[in-house]
Order: sequence, then structure tokens, then C-alpha cells
Amino acid sequence: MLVVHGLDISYFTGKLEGYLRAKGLAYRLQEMDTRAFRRLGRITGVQQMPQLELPDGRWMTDTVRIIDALEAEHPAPSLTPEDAVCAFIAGLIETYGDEHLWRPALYYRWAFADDARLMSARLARGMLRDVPGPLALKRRFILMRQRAHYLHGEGVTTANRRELEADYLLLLDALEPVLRQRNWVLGDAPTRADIGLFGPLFRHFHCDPTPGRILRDRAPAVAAWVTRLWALEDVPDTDARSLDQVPDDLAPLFALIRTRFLPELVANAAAVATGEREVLHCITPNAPIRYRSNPYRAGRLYRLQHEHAALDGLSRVRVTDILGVELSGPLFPPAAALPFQPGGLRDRWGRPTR
Ligand SMILES: N[C@@H](CCC(=O)N[C@@H](CS)C(=O)NCC(=O)O)C(=O)O
Repeated sequence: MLVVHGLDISYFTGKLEGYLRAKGLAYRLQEMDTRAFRRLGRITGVQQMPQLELPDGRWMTDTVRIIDALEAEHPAPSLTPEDAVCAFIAGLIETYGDEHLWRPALYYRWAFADDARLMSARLARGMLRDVPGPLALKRRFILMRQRAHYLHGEGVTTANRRELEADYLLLLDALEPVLRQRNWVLGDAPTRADIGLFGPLFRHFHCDPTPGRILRDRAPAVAAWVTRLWALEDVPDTDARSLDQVPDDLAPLFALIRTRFLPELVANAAAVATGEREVLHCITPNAPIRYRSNPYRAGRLYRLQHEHAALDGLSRVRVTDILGVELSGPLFPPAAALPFQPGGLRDRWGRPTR
């Protein structure tokens, strides 16, 4: 059986669990402590969660790479549409879930007193169970560390917090009518679009008290989708291979990706390319978000650029129609103009592996 090493409050552990459930692959969750975090980091080269242990002795990390590998090794049921445009759009939504919703999800967990108190206690009792010392001290340490990394380090300030809340509220408004109509984001079967959105929506927005209350009140169909995906334990009878159209009702979601996510992804990649330490991104002029430029995120844009460059002309026209913007110019150049970037394994901050 597969063993997922992680935590039951972790974004990317939740994303991987959602994928394995949609895939019908049996697994067990092994809760990490700090010793396991370091030990498994030495095995895969990256200290992060989740880490996946396979029955044949292999180890994998990084959910994108894990899903790529398992999609290839276990073709059915597939979460990958054969239609290249649907597959590209699913990957784009997955990237938005992984990299854009990260900041609002961490904001809701660590900026609100109730949520921060609950989650710091969970981490102190769980992840830090092998660290000696009083619980109160461990909680304080967790709180300070998470706020430093995930609020301050991600550029969260009192000036931009309304924009982070808007990221969440507008996402719910975009998804609610869609998930009232059908079970999965792109159609009759889950794809990487569902899996990418599941990380933040399940482990943070659904489970944390403040965003959870908002989810239940504002978007009950999204709440139902979260539990629908979680309940897909047995081999599901859905398969995404035949999906060949991106539904029109996703336009509000693509507007969020176009206006709130892609400009930031590009600003970050530009900063990484020129060696600037900081990225300045403004959704609105009064709400600047300033954070350390992130090579891992630049790598995610690079992956999208390659996937886009591999599409034929007709498919690119379809993508333009779907997104409401042409992915061209310096943002999405043809394959030959793409800068060389080694695709090595990186942690969340882009540090190369040991
Ligand atoms: N790109 C990675 C991201 C994994 C990640 O960032 N995981 C977080 C927890 S959800 C983590 O391990 N953080 C380490 C830390 O806080 O030091 C993936 O897709 O798996």
C-alpha cells in the first residue's frame, strides 16, 4: 500500500490524498514528526510534505511530479483529458490552486486568532510531538514561525488583507454556480483542476473555522464538492480521458486567473530571471504585495509555457477564447524562444535539493 507521509492539516498532503482517492489508489497517512520531516528530506532531497513511499521502495515528493508519475503508471481511471486544450486548462487551474490560493489560505489560517490558536495547538501536538518541552511553548514557537514564513514572508499586510479575502470570496462566487450544475470542475470526471483546487479548499478553507463558516454560508455546492471528492475512496467510475470541451460557465474563474494570478506569476518569473530579491505585485494600487522572489513558482510558469508552446495553432486559438486573453509575447513565447531552465526538484522556496 502507498504511504503518504504528511499531516492531516497540510495543504499539499490534502491535495495528494484527494488525487489518490480520485484515482482509487489505496494509501495510509503516516503523520510526520520533526524527525521524520528531516529524515525523509534526506531521502528525497527536499524537506517538505507530503512525501510518498511506494510499495516497491521508491520515494517521491512534489505533488505535481507525483501526479505526473502516477498518471503515467496507472492509466485508469485517468484524470488527464486526451484533448490537449482541456489538459492544458486543467494544469493551469491546478497551478492557480497550488500557487495563488496558497497566500489567502495561509492568511486565513494564521491571521485570525481562533484559527491560529487551533492550528498551532494541532501542530504542536502532532508535528512537534517528538520535541521535548511544554505544549504552550511549542505552540508559541509554531505561531511565530508560521506567521513569519506564511504571513510576513508571503507579503501579507493590513493594507492587502482585503484583497486576500477577495481572492477567496470571488473564488467561491466563481465556483458555486458551476458546482451546482455538475460534479466536477471541467465536466463529468475529476481532473487536475479539481485536485489543484482541493488542496486549499479542503485542508484550509473547509477545515479551518473562519473560512469554513464562510464556505458553508456562501457556497454550499462547493462544500458538497469538497466532500464528494473526499468520498471517492473506491475505484471511481469516472474517467477524464474523453473530456473535450471546457465549459463556458468557467469564465468567472478564468477572469480571476487572468487578472489576479497570471500577472503575479509573470512578475515573479521576471524577478527571478533578473536576480531581483523581491517581487512587487499590485492587484489594486493601494494593496501592494511584496515578497521574496520564488524560483519554484517561476518553474511552474515555465512548465505552463512549455505546455502552451506544445499546442498546435488551433488549440492555442481555443485557449485564447477560453481565457479571454492571448497567451503570447514575453509571457508565453514559442518553444524556441523559451529560456533554458533546468527542471530539477525544488522546495517551496526554490532551494535546490541536497
Ligand atoms: N510544491 C510542493 C509544495 C509542498 C509544500 O509546500 N508543503 C508544505 C506543507 S503543505 C511544507 O512542507 N512546508 C514546509 C514548511 O513549512 O517548512 C508540492 O507540490 O508538494
